[in-house]
Amino acid sequence: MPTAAAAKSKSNGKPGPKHNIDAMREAFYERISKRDMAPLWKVMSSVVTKEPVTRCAPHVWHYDDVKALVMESGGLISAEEALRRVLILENPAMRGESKATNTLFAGIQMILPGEVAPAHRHVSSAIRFVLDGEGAYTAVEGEKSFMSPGDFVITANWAPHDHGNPSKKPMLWLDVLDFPAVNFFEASFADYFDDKNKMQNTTRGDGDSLAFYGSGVLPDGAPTTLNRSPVINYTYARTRPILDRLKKAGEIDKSHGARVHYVNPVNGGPVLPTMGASLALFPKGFKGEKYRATDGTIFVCTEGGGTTTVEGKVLEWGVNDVFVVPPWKRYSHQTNKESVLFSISDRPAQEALGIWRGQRNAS
Ligand code: 1HN
Repeated sequence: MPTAAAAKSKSNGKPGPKHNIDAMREAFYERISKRDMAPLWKVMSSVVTKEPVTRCAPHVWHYDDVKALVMESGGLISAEEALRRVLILENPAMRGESKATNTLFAGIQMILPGEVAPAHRHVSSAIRFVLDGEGAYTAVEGEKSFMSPGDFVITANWAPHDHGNPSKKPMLWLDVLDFPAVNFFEASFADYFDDKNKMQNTTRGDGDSLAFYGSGVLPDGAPTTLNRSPVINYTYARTRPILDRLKKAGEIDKSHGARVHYVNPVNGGPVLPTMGASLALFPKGFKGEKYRATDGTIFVCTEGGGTTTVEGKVLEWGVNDVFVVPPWKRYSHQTNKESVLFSISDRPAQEALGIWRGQRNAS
């Protein structure tokens, strides 16, 4: 339809400034496109959104299925050949991208009796959260840490690490890495050590770092300015009883239950600059208040069972199930027995950048 301006200009025979403006704009966009330019005004509201937009879908991976498939992979490839025998937990809305959330990788690793996973290091930080087995170890920065279910182990940026299983049982754990975030910055480096260095020399005893730095005392010369924790393994045996004490003290948050955050014990900061983790206990019959935050979160159930409702979608979970809550989606936890959830997200990275937001009673 001709515009009023166009009609007017037609009437006096001169093309006015608004004559056929749509066609003029399109022609202009085509010309600037040839110079690798584009008009911001066409995309502004979709690049600077009023609220977070996520591709991440809420999802649960049930351990029964996952364990059977991971065990099957043990017959197909050795830990040494694979370097890391890990099945990736791919967010169903982001298949093929090796992501559980937009910034975090999650996978289930298995190491069979007698196997080693050779030493390497990378810029990506990693955490392990032990699901199954007893007595396999991870060696990080010269400390060989033997692991049990519920143990939370960190491998900081550029820390050499290898794994081994001298026990008689397979060990399975959840790996979470920040490499999607590192790759967003296109800042990834890695070193794969040669055969001679498949396993690191150990320079410390098992549990030294937790005893040295996590006991309310510090040895002379302890590092005080690290941007990540000096502790390698936060054991379940130490952390779990604290939740009972919190519950007994009545410290039960209406959304998050009786919860502790894993911290760098020297300065109270997060364990890693890019990832933060928590452990929370929910009493039987807990009906959590809705909450949302900008950090997409990966949860693991270590005890009990329940459901998490994410914007109307109900995720049912039991022991060792892993589930994802996307950024800024309202969620609440419900339990049918006393339950414990481990969780990990990119909250420290967002806080360092000043972009994290959370909302209680989100309605
Ligand atoms: C890695 O180095 C480990 O060291 C586990 O155990 C999972 C996933 C992607 C890239 C590196 C490990 C990994 C990984």
